[in-house]
Amino acid sequence: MAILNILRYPDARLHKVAEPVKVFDESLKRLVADMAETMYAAPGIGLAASQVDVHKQVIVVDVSERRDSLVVLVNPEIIEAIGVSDIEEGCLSVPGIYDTIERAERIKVRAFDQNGNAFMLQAQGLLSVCIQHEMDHLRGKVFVEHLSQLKQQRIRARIAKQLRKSA
Ligand code: K1U
Ligand code: ZN
Repeated sequence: MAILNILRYPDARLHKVAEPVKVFDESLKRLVADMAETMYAAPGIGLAASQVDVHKQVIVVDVSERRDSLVVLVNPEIIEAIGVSDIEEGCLSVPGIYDTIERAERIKVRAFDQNGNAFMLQAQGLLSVCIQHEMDHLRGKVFVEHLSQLKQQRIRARIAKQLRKSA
């Protein structure tokens, strides 16, 4: 297994749209294992393949306190979305920035695991918000891009300042 490099906003590669997985082979299993290791090491509660510059529809999520409940979603599709949730979000690609986005409170997701088995998942609360956040990454959207232009300008200015400091 390996810890992968996580792209940082505003890297243009975060805007690529991920392709559906067509072949469930050993390289997919390796990608999932590497993504899980990267997410746990970060630490984070989710990671999309787009964030590690692999533009395939693959997500890993673990919102459990014990960090022992990994959920792998390949080619995920939301087939039902109910209610409104406003849980604060963070992003491993935009470290240090937290904000609230309006998301569905409960979702029903159809997906495949890394072995190609189809399954259905009902999610609510943090799991629901995290899956929606990761699915945005697969569409090339970073959570800060839901915020107002003013907030986005401030975030970009803050990141530019941090980069100047660390140079
Ligand atoms: O996609 C990502 O960048 C991962 C992101 C997922 C996420 C967090 C919160 C709401 C929605 C989606 C993170 O994991 S940020 C880090 C984080 O939230 C966390 C880290 C350690 C312990 C608990 C939370
Ligand atoms: Zn993110």
